[in-house]
Amino acid sequence: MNPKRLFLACVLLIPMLVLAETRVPIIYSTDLYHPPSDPDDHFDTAVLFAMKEFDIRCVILDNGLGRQVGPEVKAEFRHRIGRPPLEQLMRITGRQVKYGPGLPQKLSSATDQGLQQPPENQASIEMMLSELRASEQKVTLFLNGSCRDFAAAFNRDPELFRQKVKAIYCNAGIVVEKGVAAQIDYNVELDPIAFFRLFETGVPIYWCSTRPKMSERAPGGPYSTNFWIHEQRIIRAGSLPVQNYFIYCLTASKEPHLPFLDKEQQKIPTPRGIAGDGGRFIWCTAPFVHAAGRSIYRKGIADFHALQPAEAERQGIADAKVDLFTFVPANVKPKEPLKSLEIDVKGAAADSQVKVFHRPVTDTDYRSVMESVLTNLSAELGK
Ligand SMILES: [Ca+2]
Repeated sequence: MNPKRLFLACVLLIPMLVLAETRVPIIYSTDLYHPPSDPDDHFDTAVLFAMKEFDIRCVILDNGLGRQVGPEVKAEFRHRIGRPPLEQLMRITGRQVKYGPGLPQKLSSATDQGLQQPPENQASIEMMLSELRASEQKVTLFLNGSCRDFAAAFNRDPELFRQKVKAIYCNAGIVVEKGVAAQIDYNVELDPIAFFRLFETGVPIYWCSTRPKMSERAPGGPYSTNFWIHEQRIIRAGSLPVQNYFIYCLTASKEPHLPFLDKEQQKIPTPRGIAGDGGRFIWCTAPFVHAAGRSIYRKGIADFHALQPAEAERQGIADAKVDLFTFVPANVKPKEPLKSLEIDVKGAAADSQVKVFHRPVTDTDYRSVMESVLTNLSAELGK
């Protein structure tokens, strides 16, 4: 090969190798609706699509609320499942992703495979299983709604899960440092049997706690992933189609969802005024950063980016890494069936099945850094 050609081959090959190295196969389950139940799922799904290293094998539109059960359900609910926002994100990023609606009814027992549920909802579970079977690499599973579809899929083929699932990121339930916590948060309530089943799978779990108690004023403490955002800032950081994606959600628009992305700049609806500070809570940004293998780096005084270590190196900010959160091993065992788990974070073996999200920084530091990270991810979306 002549030197010119060799040089060209290297230039083309090296970025491909770097990308191949950082590809993270992922199956994502989200209770994304339009109009939204809570727009936080729109922010989370945007983050999934913003991180190019995620090789999105398929998306389960978790139907924890059972809003697409069949013809007997009111039409207004049947249309609510999150197809419009998902297709908008595919348009924005030029990525085509397989997706389908999850099971609409709660599991009836720990080993329930959901086979008696409506035929139109079976395809999603089968899609997930066939993606796992076909994958040469282990696949990350990530959920931020009910645990139903992952639990039902596990029940259909436990051995496949043990062989092919790298870990489950479970954004449901509540973690305390030691003792017993009533685990019932919103996502657990959607399907309690499914949530408790995940802890019996033997599959590694990154358990991302929601919060010990619902309070808009108080962040959830050191085991909770949530943080408060000023959403206008995050939305405006995105390109015009990204801004329109969020505005379509926040206005519960009934216009055709894809042409809406091409609109001129428009007003962002005023967010809720809570504690004198309009905005909302977001939960999954930090778990996504971890699942992607990124870390957080300081680029300016108040400018923080989630980057792959190689990218931080390239940008010359590798030594400005910020250790904002981690996952710590935990002993977790059932306490009261379908009600609580006993948790012990101190003294668990390093290879424990469960690792819990932990942020050893103040609420204020975590909030400010994560808001900046999310703002920069919004800017990255579709670029
Ligand atoms: Ca959710």
